[in-house]
Amino acid sequence: MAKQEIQLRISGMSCAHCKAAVEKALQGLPGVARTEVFLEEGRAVVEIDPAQVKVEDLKQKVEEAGYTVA
Ligand SMILES: [Cu+2]
Repeated sequence: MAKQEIQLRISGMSCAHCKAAVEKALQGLPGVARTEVFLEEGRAVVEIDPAQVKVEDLKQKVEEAGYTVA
């Protein structure tokens, strides 16, 4: 299974709760192997299985949680 590392720019995160909410949202998607969110940088690194999940799905999930993906 080939893994792919995705970088997302996320705006709207202002505290540790936001960071946790984004991590939880992404981690809940099938095909997401690992999620790391950098609050201060407004950035997330997500390791996915591209056969199961698309970048668009990640963006949609983050936006559903109330944040904006650049
Ligand atoms: Cu917050």
